[in-house]
Amino acid sequence: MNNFVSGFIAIVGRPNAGKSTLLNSLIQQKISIVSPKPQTTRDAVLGIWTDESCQMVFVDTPGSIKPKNALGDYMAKTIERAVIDVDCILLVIDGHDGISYEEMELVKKYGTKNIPLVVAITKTDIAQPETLMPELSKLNEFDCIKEVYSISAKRNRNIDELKEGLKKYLKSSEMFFPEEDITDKSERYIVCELIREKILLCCDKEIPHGVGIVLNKMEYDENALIWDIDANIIVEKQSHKPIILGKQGKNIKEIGLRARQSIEKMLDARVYLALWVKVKEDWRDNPYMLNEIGYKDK
Ligand SMILES: Nc1nc2c(ncn2[C@@H]2O[C@H](COP(=O)(O)OP(=O)(O)O)[C@@H](O)[C@H]2O)c(=O)[nH]1
Ligand SMILES: [Mg+2]
Repeated sequence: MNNFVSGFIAIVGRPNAGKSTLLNSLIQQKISIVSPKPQTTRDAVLGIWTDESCQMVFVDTPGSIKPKNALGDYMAKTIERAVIDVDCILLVIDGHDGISYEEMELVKKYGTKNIPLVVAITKTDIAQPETLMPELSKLNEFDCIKEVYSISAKRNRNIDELKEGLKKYLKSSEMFFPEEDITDKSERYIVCELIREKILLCCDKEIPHGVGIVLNKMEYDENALIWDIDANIIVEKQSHKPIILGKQGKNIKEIGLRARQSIEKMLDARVYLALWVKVKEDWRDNPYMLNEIGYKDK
């Protein structure tokens, strides 16, 4: 193939900026989970876009936070690793929230890495143009920023333009992944993530941050044409169990229903989903449990 380019692009930014939504929109598939709560993404998730002229490998990262436990440490290390050896850094800023000191610090941090820095101002669908313009002008003082795109990942606004713009930072090279791949994560991993996403959406406060998912079974029944999935929801405190379950199991039923629908959409098949709540105290500080839940140090 002539002039075929490929490379890695790290997606960074504050928690809740809209990084995972943007990743899904860039590759036109849902592979990274999204919620209104910070710290939704725990692991680096690769999203791969391949067409006749290029292969872009996007690395979605957890938002920058100060680690409070072993899982937090793991998330912080994941971001540091993700920005080594990439061809471009894409800093996502919530345009609806405005550009504060924290965003400026991130620009400075990523602008000095000798890697081209591109900024995407997202959520423009809910930002007021008259407040957005003066905010954007704050970025003018930074020479390290190659380009700024105003986008909406939710409404798919300017996504193709952004993708086209990012192409120029890729290098002439062969594909890194087979062209049919859209992520480095397995279906099993995404199933766990979709369950966790529904817990983030159906439970308040700190509960979801202490939740981990372990798949006990995921098998396709060739006769019944249905996926049989059985998973444990691990919580870190006994008191969290009744909250996940809800009155007369109402909450877990809702989590199960929503998770099943999302999993069916991803697998494009019918799904039977059974969920169990188990208590494992302080699993977020237990290397063995972190490993079992899939947060393996590479
Ligand atoms: N209106 C609007 N909301 C968005 C957009 N992108 C993300 N969001 C919302 O912002 C919240 C955080 O998104 P997420 O992708 O999980 O952010 P992350 O923590 O940076 O990965 C979710 O509630 C999303 O639905 C957008 O373009 N427009
Ligand atoms: Mg995320």
